[in-house]
Amino acid sequence: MRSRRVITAVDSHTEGMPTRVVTGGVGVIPGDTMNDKRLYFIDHLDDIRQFLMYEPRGHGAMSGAILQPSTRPDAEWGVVYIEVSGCLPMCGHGTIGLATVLVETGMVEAVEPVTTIRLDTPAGLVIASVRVLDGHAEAVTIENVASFAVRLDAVIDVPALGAVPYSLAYGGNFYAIVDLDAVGLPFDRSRQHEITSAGLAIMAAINESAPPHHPDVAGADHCHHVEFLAPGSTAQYSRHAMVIHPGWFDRSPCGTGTSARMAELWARGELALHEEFVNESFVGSRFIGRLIGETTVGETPAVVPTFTGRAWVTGLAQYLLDPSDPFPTGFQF
Ligand code: PYC
Repeated sequence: MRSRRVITAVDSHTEGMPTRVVTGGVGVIPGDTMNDKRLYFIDHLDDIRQFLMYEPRGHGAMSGAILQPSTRPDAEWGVVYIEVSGCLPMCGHGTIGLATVLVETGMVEAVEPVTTIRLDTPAGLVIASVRVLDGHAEAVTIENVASFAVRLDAVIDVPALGAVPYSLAYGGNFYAIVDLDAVGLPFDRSRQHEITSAGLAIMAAINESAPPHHPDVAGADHCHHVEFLAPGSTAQYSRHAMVIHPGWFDRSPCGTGTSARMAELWARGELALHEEFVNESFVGSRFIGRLIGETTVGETPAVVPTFTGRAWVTGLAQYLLDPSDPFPTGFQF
């Protein structure tokens, strides 16, 4: 056996969605802040993301989290998120997976009944509260970055779809929130290709004519997520199909999408602080959300969201690169 790269990882899934937690082999990514590290990684180390996320080591909906030393005094660990789509500022299911792995492997000492882990993410400080029973991580509640509605009840002209009503909100990434009915499609996985095409067309139209910008997070300047709401979704219980660039569905209920949706509902006056919000994914798994405070981002009124979900460790791995491998950065199919 020969290898010119060895990357160690603990694989997990959060409510159905994978998180490959990279524990070794990448080293310390240059950068003074975690977002600087993310931007450096995008410019100089993207081959590592492709190697771990694309086929044959990953797949079309692969996701991961690279552990880093924290760059801030108030956090224990830092994280750079990797996905088939690129490097997100924040990833909710990935943070639940990461916190679970940190406790289950003993990288963070398990304290019962709750182990608190403060994480330095590219989008800001995120706090994971891991419910621990008999040494086992049972569930994780994430206190996310400040989330806000950018626009409510806007309309975008989308080629082949026409005028599509949508709202846009931030929850660590920007989300277009659209009723599935508005694009004439059912909440049905057998129609996933049409739902994906509609989502990608909506993203492209928003990014061309009205891209969002986060005032404090460099590089958070586009919409790569469309949260299609199933008919009957309410401010207490929502089901959705989450289309993500370049064309896959979140299998989890999407933590940053849950945060964005709660921020949108709060901005409408439909969700109050401390009320429970149940968000269900396209595969039927759930996060329980709650808003716990109000704040501002720049001049914009914002909320502090939490969401709770579960993750499971699925494997321990060492990913190798044989020098003769014809696909050193994998491929997308
Ligand atoms: O849980 O925030 C999330 C997420 C983003 C993309 C996939 N999952």
